[in-house]
Order: sequence, then structure tokens, then C-alpha cells
Amino acid sequence: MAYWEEQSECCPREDLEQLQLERLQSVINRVYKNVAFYRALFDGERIVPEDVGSLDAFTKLPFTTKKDLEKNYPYGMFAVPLREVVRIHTTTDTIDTPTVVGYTAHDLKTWSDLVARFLLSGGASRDDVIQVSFHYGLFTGAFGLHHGAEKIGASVIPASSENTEKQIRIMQDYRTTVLVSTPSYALFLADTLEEMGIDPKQMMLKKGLFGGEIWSDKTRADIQERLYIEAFDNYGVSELMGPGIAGECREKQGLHIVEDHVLPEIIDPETGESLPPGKTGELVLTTLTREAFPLVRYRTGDITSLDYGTCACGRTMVRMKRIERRTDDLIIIKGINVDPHQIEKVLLEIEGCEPHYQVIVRRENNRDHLVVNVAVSENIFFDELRLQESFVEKVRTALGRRLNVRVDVKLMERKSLEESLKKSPKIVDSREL
Ligand code: DLL
Repeated sequence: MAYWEEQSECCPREDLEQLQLERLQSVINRVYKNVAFYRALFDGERIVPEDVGSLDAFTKLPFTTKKDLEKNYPYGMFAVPLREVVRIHTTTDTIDTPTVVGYTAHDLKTWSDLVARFLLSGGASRDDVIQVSFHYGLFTGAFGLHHGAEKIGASVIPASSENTEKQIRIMQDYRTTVLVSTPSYALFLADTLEEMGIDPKQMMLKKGLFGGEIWSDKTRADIQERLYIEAFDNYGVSELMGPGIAGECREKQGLHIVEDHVLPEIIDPETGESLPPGKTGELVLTTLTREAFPLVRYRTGDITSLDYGTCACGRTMVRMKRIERRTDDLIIIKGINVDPHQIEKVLLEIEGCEPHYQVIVRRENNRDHLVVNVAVSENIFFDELRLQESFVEKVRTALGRRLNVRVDVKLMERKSLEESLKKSPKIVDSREL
């Protein structure tokens, strides 16, 4: 059984809880001292760091939300001076102000160690050739996986977002053994292999480490069957670090959360009450070791439950059930987080559009498509096909720019759209996730 940091990963729970408490107290002290937002938040609730004397007392602290991060754009949540920040990423979400996430040199070292943990727990090793098919850029996915894979000594191919034929050529010629991507991309790859008449059995691919979006057991079975690989789930949130927060071991009975670096809780998303182990609710995470960008009780919006039972792999870290849904309308397309409320803002800026719309998300040929049905004013309707086409193009481009994903646009008369909204919700996600 290969562990990256055996002592930590298999730490007895009593010792782990003691460590968590010590780290927690240090985080609370640090954010109170260095982050104006937290000082004001705690002062407002008449809390001083000394009040957090137990893990129980900690659950009385207020939450941090996405809105708080938005208000403190870009550097307001940093707990160190900018000169100590050696890397900056942002979240992929499409709100006006993404969250800017900073890392000190020590944060980067921790990040790669935590990614190394789940790479090894999924059976990857220094003998592997790991192809990272996430886009290298502000998104945390590619760099996070890349440095973790280098850390375990694997040969890493930063294939990024090269087109799929090229990815396949790389896979064949460079003898890739592990694919790192979103699960939906793995399925698309399987389709493309089929179209190209290439039998995946003839390739060296053995494993896939997939994350960045919600996926089901059925999708896992499809990927495994079609690519002849073993598929593992890994979870991360950019605000918290990126990938490396949780990953599956060979048992695949949930994802081990790196509890010595991140403290998980489950709350009732409606009331904010803490829920006991085993109950399903919203995952709330607190960073225990982040230097540049510590977060206290951050609401992830992800619905899951926690299992503190023992795992046959020997790791004592709690297991999180695979994410089943979110508490909000966030739509994740190819790993990019799309906030549908942005659509209305874009439409309001375009003359002739009304701020009424319906979003349809569907998966065709293992590719996710976002279609926006847009209501247009009657005077814009449309005897001239050419004018109509250029209007659609204008809306499509404006939406695509704001949302960072390709969008198809269908124009509708207001009445027809209203009829449609009577029959189905504003956001229809027909993907079987
Ligand atoms: O998606 C980080 C990541 C990159 C994780 C690559 C794994 C691999 P964000 O773009 O901030 O960060 O999106 C975070 O994506 O709150 C979940 O809703 C969703 N998500 C991420 N991983 C999983 C997963 C990256 N394995 C948001 N299963 C999270 C289900 C996931 N949902």
C-alpha cells in the first residue's frame, strides 16, 4: 500500500483532532490579526480568538461566503503581504469578480504534497506517464495536478487544451498511462477514439484521475468500460486551494478529505445548523494551514455526507461521499463554473433583448451544450434572416465572453418563452450527472 505521507494520512483520530484544534486556533488568530474582513466579522459577533477553545466552540463562528470573497476582490482576503505571494490563480466562475487566490511558497509545497497523496492513493506512481488534459491558465486544475504528479516522480505531459486528435496522438506516441481531466472529457475522448477507429486496448492507458465537475457511478462505469481503465474521483475547490482537497483510494468508498489541512463540516444549507456525521448537507471547509489565503467556515455549496468509519486502505482521514448536487444554480461545464444569473446582466446590456431567458444544458455525444433561449422585443422580429443571424451572433458572442463557455442562442417571442417557463424551470439541466 503506497502512501505519500503515511504518518499524516493514517494518523489516529485522537491525535488528528488535537492537531486540528491547534492549527485552527493558529488560523483564527492569524486571520483576526491580518485580514480586516475577519476582524470586523468576529468583532461584530463579539468573538475573540481565545473563545475558540474547542472544535465545538468553533462551530459557533460565522460562515464565509462567496459574496464575502466578491466584496474583498482582489486582495482583501490575503493574510500576507503581496511580496510573500508567489502564485496567483482565480476561480473559474463567471461572476463579474472572480476570486483571486494567492499562494506563498509554503502553500505551493503543501498543495503539491496533497495532490501527491491522492495520486498515490489512486495507484499512480513514479513509473507512470501522466497526461494532464486540463487547460493551463488561471484555473487551478492543471497546475495543481501537474506539480503533484511531478512530486511523485511521474513523467508529466502538460497536454493542456490541445485538440483531441492531438491528445490521442500524444497518448499513443508518448505511452501515457494515466489521464488527468474532467470525466466528461474522458467520455468525449472515448467517442473520438471510436470515430478514429482506434482501439483503446492498444494504448497504454491504465488509469484516469477525474474531477472538477459532478459525475455519477454510471459515468464512471462508462469511462472504465470504454477506455479500459480504472477511474478515480478527486475533488477540489479553487478558493480552498484547487484539486487536492479530497480523493479516492483503491477502495472507492468515498473520497478521503485531507483533514490535517482542511477541516470539514456538514451543515443544513437552509438553517446553517451543524449536522451530525452521516447526515447529508452542505460541505463547509476551513483551511488549517493556508498562509496566503486562509478561509474560515467557507460554504462550498456542494451537497454530500461524511463517513468517519475505518477504511480498508488504512487511511484515517474522513471520507466524503461523491458530490451529488449543489445548493445553488451553478452549472459546471467542462470544469468551468457558470453562474446563470450573469445571463440576465448580459441581456440587459443588449438593445432588443429582454432580461427573460431559459437555460437548457444537455449532453450530446458526451459534450456539454449550453443553450440560452432569449426573449426579444417584438419590434425586432425579424423579417430578415440576415439581420436575425447577426443578432443571434451578437448575443452569442456577448454571452460567451461573459460566461467563458460556448453558448448557443435561440431567440423567442416573449409569449412563447413565458409558455415554456410555465412548463419547465428556468434552468433545465438534462445531463445525467
Ligand atoms: O474544479 C478544482 C478541481 C480541478 C478539482 C481539477 C478537481 C480537479 P473550481 O473550478 O473552483 O475548482 O470548482 C469547484 O467544482 O465546488 C464542485 O461543485 C465542483 N467539483 C470539483 N471537483 C468535483 C468532483 C475545481 N470530483 C467546484 N465531483 C466544487 C463533483 C466537483 N464536483
